[in-house]
Amino acid sequence: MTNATPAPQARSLHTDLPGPRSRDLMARKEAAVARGVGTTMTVFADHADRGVLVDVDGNSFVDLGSGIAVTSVGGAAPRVVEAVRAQLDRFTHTCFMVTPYDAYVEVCEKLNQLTPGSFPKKSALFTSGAEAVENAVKVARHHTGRPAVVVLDHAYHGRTNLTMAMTGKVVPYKDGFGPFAPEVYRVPGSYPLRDGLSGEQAARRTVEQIARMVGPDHVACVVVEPIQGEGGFIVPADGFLPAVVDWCRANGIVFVADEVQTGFARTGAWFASELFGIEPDVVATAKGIAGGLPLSGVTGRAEIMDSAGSGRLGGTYGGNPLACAAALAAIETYQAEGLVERARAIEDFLLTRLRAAAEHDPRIGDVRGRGAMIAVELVDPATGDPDAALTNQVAARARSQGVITLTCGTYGNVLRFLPPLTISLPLLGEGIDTVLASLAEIGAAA
Ligand code: PLZ
Repeated sequence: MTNATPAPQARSLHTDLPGPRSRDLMARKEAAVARGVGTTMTVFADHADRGVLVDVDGNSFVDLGSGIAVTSVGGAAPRVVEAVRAQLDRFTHTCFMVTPYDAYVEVCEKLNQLTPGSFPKKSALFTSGAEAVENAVKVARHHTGRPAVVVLDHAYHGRTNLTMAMTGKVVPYKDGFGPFAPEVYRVPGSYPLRDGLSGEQAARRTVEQIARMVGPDHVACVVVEPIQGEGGFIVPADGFLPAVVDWCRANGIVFVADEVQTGFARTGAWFASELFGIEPDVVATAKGIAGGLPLSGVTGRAEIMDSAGSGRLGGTYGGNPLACAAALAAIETYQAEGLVERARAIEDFLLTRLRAAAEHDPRIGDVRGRGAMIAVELVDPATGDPDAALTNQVAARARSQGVITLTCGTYGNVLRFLPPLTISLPLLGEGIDTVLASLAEIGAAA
């Protein structure tokens, strides 16, 4: 199997950044695209393959972002490309709700098998992560007959009206876009670096707040990212998630895992829930599911998923046949290329380098994450306060040297690393060393 455009797996810059073609395109973008749609990079993409993305001026970047944890199998994974091509020759769309097709059913079968929990499961397919979360809430409400949705501090669940309500951070996600959907309640979760609580203590605080402020009988679902993504790659303390799941179960509340960012091998397991020993009642998936094609899924206990009768769930494009073909090929790629294990190798590699750097740089306040979802939190060494300005400077410098580097965090002070799982370790090393050198240089300049 070969790639249409296999790219040399190396970083190489031939022009100033952005180069002339990207500059022209950016001028057109500014004239034609709504300002609210920002871009992290100032260069335009030409092609991508495994660990690199090549821009329209021929500059080759190390990809430490995977288009926000999407192209885990690579930006043009051969199996995905071939499967989509083959499907294109058959049909592009029928609408599954009008004339069904096999690939949709097969993706649901795979989701039912791969997601945690040995109980009978069913799935439904949608297009974006936000839509998956919305539909998880729909089935939880329908099944329980209760209205309230509980989410955590630092949560990110999307940009639709309901998922904006569920997302914690106002700027930029919710700024000026309200009013938001009612019956969404926010409670503290577990953020070991900043709350200093054990998993058990944090869980007690979480469930007590739900019990006091909302009332368990009122709650349809608690929706949790097992490792919080946009909020800062926050890994909850051991024991937090199992205690919350147990409490939900005891109170007839549906526990929904938003695995949109953590799913599909990203964290060194098929789903991050496995790392914490939990079996969610419902799992929302997207991003890594289909090698870059827009697809999302909701998978859960059969009795919850079947609560709503025929016609209650759907959408014109949900489970588009090209996206389903891509998903089946992506799942085959994860399995054939051992990408769950690769994510663990990436974890070891990144944690070793980042911890070594943290030992002699007190501005690295925390190194955390699982699999190929790893982050450092940058702080003022004197106070421990988040240092967003430094974080942005480091990311900008690394980008200017040919490394796609993303930030995140409620306080904007987290550098996050989400490489494709198919990146080579030498190239990953070059990328991470460039980021660390950028941090060191900024210190030297100060
Ligand atoms: N749930 C946990 O991470 C998307 C957001 C990018 P959509 N994260 C990237 C941005 O700034 O818009 C995400 C997520 C979790 C839900 C979503 C939403 O997924 O496919 O972007 O709708």
